[in-house]
Amino acid sequence: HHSSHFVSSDEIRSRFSRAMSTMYRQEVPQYGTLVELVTDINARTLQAQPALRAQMERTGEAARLGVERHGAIRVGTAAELAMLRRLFALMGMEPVGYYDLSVAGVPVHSTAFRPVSDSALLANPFRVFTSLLRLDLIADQALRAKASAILAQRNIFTPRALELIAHSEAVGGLTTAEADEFVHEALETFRWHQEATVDAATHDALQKAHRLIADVVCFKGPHINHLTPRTLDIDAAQAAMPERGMDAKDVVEGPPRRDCPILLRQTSFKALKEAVRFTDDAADSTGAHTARFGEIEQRGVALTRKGRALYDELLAQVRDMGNAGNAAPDYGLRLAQVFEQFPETHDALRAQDLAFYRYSLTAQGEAEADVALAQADLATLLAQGLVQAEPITYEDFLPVSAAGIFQSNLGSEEQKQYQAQAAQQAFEADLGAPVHDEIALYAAAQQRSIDQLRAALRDQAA
Ligand code: OOG
Ligand code: NI
Repeated sequence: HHSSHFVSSDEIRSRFSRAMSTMYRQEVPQYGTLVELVTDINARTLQAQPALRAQMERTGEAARLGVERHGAIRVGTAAELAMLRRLFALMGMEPVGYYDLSVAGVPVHSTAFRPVSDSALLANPFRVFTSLLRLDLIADQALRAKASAILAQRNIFTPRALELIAHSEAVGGLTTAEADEFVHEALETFRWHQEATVDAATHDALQKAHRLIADVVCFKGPHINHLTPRTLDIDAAQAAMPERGMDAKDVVEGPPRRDCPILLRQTSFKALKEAVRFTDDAADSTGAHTARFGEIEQRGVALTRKGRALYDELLAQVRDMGNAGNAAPDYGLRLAQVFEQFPETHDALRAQDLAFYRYSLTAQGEAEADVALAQADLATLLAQGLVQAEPITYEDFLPVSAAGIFQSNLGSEEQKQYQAQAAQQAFEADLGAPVHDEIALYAAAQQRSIDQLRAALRDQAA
């Protein structure tokens, strides 16, 4: 093979994300309804906000908006996680960030597989939030041993998917026909299976230890549990969900509504109760399992370490104010009040080094570039209208929000306490690679834009 015969990883990711979306629409029809709702709201929002529209067109994000999705899966073993890393690598998706959810009473830790380069993110930012079950957090020894024995029996990948992964690694890529076959085979890992691999009593016992444990251990594979479109107005979408028959979660996770959105806001509709067949079910009877749901998200600017520390501090303040957490009726009010301390404009966020931006020459900047300008600092160039700053979109997740999304789908009775124990090194050993530091990725993206800008100014001045 010559490398030009290979399909790009961007193209494989786009084909895969499209195939996943088609499959999930068939599996969970309400997902289709949610995508239609978000499409309508995005069209209306872009029409009502010409500045937002212009910004999204300049940055190239308008083109990706319609295909932008994230999904989530939960796996049971280190071997499953490590193979997923290799599978996602074929699609240009790398592990970014480490999320310890044990603090929030969920016995998993996680990463997000996603593209990392500027061009790959623009082509299709498909992300999969991937959690590894922590069997060490099951207190009952016998149950823990049983869960691990069940997991050791299963193979979540098709033989052909494994062959194609090894083949691509060996020769450096896949042809277009192989890529189609790979997408088809890889999709099998994420499919829902109505047949559980255990009897009803085992499902019950695992469910009692934690509902999440049952969801991971009792099935053939890590069914995709939600697929999330990106909305430009999450409050409008949240308000419209009941009209379209969706049982929305009470509060939107993340920061409050703002004129210049930061990080990520998310809401979901509750998990569906689905019929499943346990191995000992009579031919005409079924059991039930709830796991799969729908979610929407609104993305804002990525924050620097300083900005993120301020966000975490303010969120903790809000959550400490009432012991009912975000279930309290005045939560929205408290959130809005406390976040008045977070600067409201992009100019202020930039001046205080709280958020990341991509810098480029304006038309005026291109026309007026000279030797003096090539040496001026960024603040001066911005003030003179020669340079523009576009917010860098946050491409990742938030642990407190993720915990809220998990909880809303596990039922309110599920409030287990685990000791906070981040174990990033153990996670990376299981994954077989380190995870990227997401903030370092944003800092590098900002710096690349500044380097390009400086080079352009020097070229023009010369
Ligand atoms: C993942 C929940 C986290 C998000 O968007 O924060 C998540 C799960 O339920 O498996 O998807
Ligand atoms: Ni999600």
